[in-house]
Amino acid sequence: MVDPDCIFCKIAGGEIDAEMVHEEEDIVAFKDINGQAPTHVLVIPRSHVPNLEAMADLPDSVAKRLLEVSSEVAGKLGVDQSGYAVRINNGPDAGQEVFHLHLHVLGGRKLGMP
Ligand code: IU
Repeated sequence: MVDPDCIFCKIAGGEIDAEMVHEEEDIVAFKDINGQAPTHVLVIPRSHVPNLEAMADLPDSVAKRLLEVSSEVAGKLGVDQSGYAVRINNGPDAGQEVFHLHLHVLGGRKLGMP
């Protein structure tokens, strides 16, 4: 499903430009526009899923693949050996700003817990 008002749906659909790192049938990964680390990529399903509570709307294979793609992106960008964090901000206290599920892949510097 695509939400015509969702900016990440528009990025996944090519309507809005982003610096793509990876593209496949159900998932895309692109550089965060406001990177918080030397490597900061967002991995998203193409299908519009607002948050973790709606994960049941994603096929299990896509849910699993989001994690695999995060690892592949880390390898592609050369942070797999030094280490990286995969983070989902879910809801207001976590500071979620974009309500299309996305995994932050952060690396290239020491990362602590918030
Ligand atoms: P959050 O997990 O919802 O808090 O993070 C949203 C992220 O999406 C945040 O890091 C933004 O910099 C990023 N982002 C982007 O990369 N491109 C955009 O067009 C928009 C937000 I809007």
